[in-house]
Amino acid sequence: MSEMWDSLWINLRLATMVPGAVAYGAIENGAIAIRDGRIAWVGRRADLPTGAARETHDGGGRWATPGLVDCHTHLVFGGDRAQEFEMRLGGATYEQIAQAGGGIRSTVAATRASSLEALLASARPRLMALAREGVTTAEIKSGYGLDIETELRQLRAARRLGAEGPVRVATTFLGAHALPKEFQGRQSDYVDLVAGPMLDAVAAEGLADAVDCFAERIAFTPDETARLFTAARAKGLAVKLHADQLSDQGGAALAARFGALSADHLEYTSEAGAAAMAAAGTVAVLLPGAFYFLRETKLPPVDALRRHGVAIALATDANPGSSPLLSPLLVMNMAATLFRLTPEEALAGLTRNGARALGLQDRLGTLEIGKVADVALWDIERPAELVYWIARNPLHAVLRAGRPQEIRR
Ligand code: DI6
Ligand code: FE
Repeated sequence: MSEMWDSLWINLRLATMVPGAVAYGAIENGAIAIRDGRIAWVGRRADLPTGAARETHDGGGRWATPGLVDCHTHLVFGGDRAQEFEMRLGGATYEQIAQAGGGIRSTVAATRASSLEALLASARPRLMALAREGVTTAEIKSGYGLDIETELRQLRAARRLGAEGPVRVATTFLGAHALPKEFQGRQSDYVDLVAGPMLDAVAAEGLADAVDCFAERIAFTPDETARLFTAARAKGLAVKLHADQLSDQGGAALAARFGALSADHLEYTSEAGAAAMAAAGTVAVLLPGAFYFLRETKLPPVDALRRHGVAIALATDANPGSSPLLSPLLVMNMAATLFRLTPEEALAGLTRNGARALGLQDRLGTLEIGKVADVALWDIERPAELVYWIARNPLHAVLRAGRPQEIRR
């Protein structure tokens, strides 16, 4: 029987990122056939079944990877924190600035003062910066509103950005990011608001694909995190956690206990935390941009994560305070140089495991039959170049659901 495809790409070198004996799941002289936005066939050109395509494209021998998945960003916010950066360079620490009412709270003030249109206008170029380096899916968190109205506005902005293309967007509700100043001294009341009416409003509008919390001594306690996660799970929402970034709060094990999609940061996570994540299938999301920008010295337990078989994802953590970073390619380079990930682990972190950290592994993250045809084409000779170059962007083109995307500057 002969197949009918919407489009066919030939003359590609494929880094399918399907785990197995071959590095990067690589296939030379490859082809991808696309139908209804999905990969209808992928493999060696020589094995292509008989078929016809409405359009045939020559990939020119370029490497094709899955579209990159940036599974942890805070892209929608008002203002910036360049001034705080200067304070930190003058000797103040991130935690000191936060305790003095700056940090996340200063971005909250700027975000509350921003209209939906203003949030869209500032976030759009940031998302395009990711797209220009091959990102086809990004997660965007709220967490700079910390009141119902502004949290909803941030999430609506994130949903809108995803509808505009070229990047699909997964949204995460992060109402438990910091204590807003009007709740000073009443942290428990704020957690009641977040886990109650705020979560209800977010869920009623279908604005969140997951719920996140910043578990840290400058943010929320393990008990408060558990209260929020219990409420989220009761609504059928997935959870993920900012865990063990600045101190060991037992965050990784807590995330695992709630079956979290991911636990993120993890610099201070213990061996036991890694084991608990492995047992629960919770993905470790490493964020070398925040490690770098805060000049951290405590490395995440990469060897323990490997030994226990925890899937490792990477993300930009793009945010104004701890990681003003809009380059997934630089994230991979940092993960290799700072955290000693192999180039293949780094690329898996922004493809297969990034998708898993969002619960989207059945649709995204590898080049396999049945998956959504999100593909990045690169002018490189070998996949390791994506990790090796610093500030060189070899992206040639991206497909979202099989369609070439125009990426505005
Ligand atoms: N950890 C981080 O690194 C970001 N959020 C979080 O919970 C920082 C957010 C910010 O400083 O604005
Ligand atoms: Fe973050």
